[in-house]
Amino acid sequence: MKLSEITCPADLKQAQAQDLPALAQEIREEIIKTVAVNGGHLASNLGMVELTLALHRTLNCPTDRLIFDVGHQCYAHKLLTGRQARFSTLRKTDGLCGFPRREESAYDLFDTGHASNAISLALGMARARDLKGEHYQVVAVVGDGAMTGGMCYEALNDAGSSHTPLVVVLNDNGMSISSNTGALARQLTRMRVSRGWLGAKKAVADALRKTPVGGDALYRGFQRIKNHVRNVLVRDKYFTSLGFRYFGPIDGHDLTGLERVFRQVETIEGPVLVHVVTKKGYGFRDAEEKPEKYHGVSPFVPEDEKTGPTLGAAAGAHITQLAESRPDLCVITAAMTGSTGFGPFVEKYPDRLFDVGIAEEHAVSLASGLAAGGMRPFVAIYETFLQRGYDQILEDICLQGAPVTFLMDRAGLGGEDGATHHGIYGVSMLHAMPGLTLLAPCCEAELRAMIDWALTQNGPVAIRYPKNTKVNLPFAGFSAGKWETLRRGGDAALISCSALLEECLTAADTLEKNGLRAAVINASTLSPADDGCLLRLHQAGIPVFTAEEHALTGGLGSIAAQHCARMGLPSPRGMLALPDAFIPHGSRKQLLQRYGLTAEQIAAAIQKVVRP
Ligand SMILES: Cc1ncc(C[n+]2csc(CCOP(=O)(O)OP(=O)(O)O)c2C)c(N)n1
Repeated sequence: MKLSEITCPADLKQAQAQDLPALAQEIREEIIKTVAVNGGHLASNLGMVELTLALHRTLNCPTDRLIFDVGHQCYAHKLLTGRQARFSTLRKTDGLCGFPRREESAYDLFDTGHASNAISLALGMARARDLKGEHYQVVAVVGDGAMTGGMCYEALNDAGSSHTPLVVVLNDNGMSISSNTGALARQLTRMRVSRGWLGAKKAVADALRKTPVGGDALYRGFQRIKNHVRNVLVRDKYFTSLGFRYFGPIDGHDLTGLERVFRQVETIEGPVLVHVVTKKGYGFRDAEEKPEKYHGVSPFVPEDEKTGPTLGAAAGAHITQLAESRPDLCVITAAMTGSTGFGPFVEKYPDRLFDVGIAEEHAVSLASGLAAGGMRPFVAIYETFLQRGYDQILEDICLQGAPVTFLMDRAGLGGEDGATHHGIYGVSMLHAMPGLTLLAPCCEAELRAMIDWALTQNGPVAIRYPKNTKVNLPFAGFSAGKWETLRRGGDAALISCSALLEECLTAADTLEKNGLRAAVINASTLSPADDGCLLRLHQAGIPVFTAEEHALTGGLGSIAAQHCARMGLPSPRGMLALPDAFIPHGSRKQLLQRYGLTAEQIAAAIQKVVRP
């Protein structure tokens, strides 16, 4: 059976077992071909092919409910649930999303992208099923990386004390984005290793059974020892002590074995954990050898759109340098040390970098403890994932006045990853927090200056920055609390920050061609805002506009309006921002265009108000 003959999982059930390896190969080729052009999560998806085939052959979706944690590993699922024809549009504007999306398919149950919530979602569905007297299976697929997230334990704790039938498939490839960290990773390794040990013992058992004299007795004795060892070593207490029936470890690339176990657990009246061992990048040698490199592959970028090194890399390099003379500096990351630019730091100072796994809440409170003990912690986390730590930032950092610096990477539109990955709520999240200074650099030099300044402060600072800024801005120097005028003009003042300043400066060029001189102001301190600047603009009679790559509510425009109101000044004449809606995936350029934030659109919006 060919992939093109499968329009839904029911078709897959008609396939003969001997056809499946070729089908798996075809799925892999389709994934590799598409990701090579569009970018995406390659290694995770290659490792999931057999597991997805086995799940869809044994489950009866969409009646049965299959939930992927994070959802970045759902490409085979998309190919098997009627989305082959559109697969080449993966991650493209208006194309298929790289994560499950309900609007795409009845087989996608939640719009996901943030880790460690699948067991909670699945338990909720299973409880709803039981309360309504319905009958279907609920299965959550969770990676070992995602299992480092505290939410998983809250859910396991809850599920394990109930008798709710529910299957958790632990997809254990020993990797998060990079090698998995923590005590759980060590425990899973022990369990995987013992599986290899038992496999080796099978050969011994077979040999014993064939011994001419007393072979059967020898075999039975050996079997008893083996079962004992299995109980001690393999039937580990880890998941069973939490109230789960444990099955595993199972070879995640052995389709027959997987199907057998999934059929076996179907009828179990209670929570079950199936521990499946897969190889990240399976079937593509380079990805198997370097799974970290192939976790997230960047989309093809035309030469003229290429950007330089990331701002995260600049932050990492700067802090690595500062750490030489500052033994009190330390860094906390949450499963993304490399992506946030702290690879060089951990190389040089392994004792001063704490990678806590996908545990952003813990990362924040850990920083507060480190600060209370006399260290100067930096917490490097993508803005979207720091949302997880809202309460901890408020209670454990701000309320304590802890001198912790947050490095909020990937602020702004997250591009191809979509709604779950845009960093567009960070200002509204942090502006409300008493005692926290919120900064937004427009270039590497300003980022470095902000890091230096943060180290002189005795309280919390958050620096939010995009992945890259493209051009060198006419940045003259950072002065905390002061908004810097990058370009002068008396007909309008355009206040913005970070990468969107590039569009604003080009917008000012366009306006100038049309006879309007617009000032461009870098609001590098978002909180507290520069009241003096707003007052001066008002006194000079210059109409104020704000432009930001952030949701309208709670962003720079809202802050400016609030400060104006407090001083009795009129609100800005225009507040250009992303709408208060979930923003889908797409290239940053196309999304800016869609939401009216390109240079031409900004210029047109200002011109319409100032000289209609
Ligand atoms: C809350 C949160 N933090 C960080 C991430 C970034 N992230 C995406 S996938 C991933 C690793 C997941 O590892 P695992 O669950 O083992 O899946 P694998 O890719 O190895 O199959 C991370 C850290 C995220 N999606 N959500």
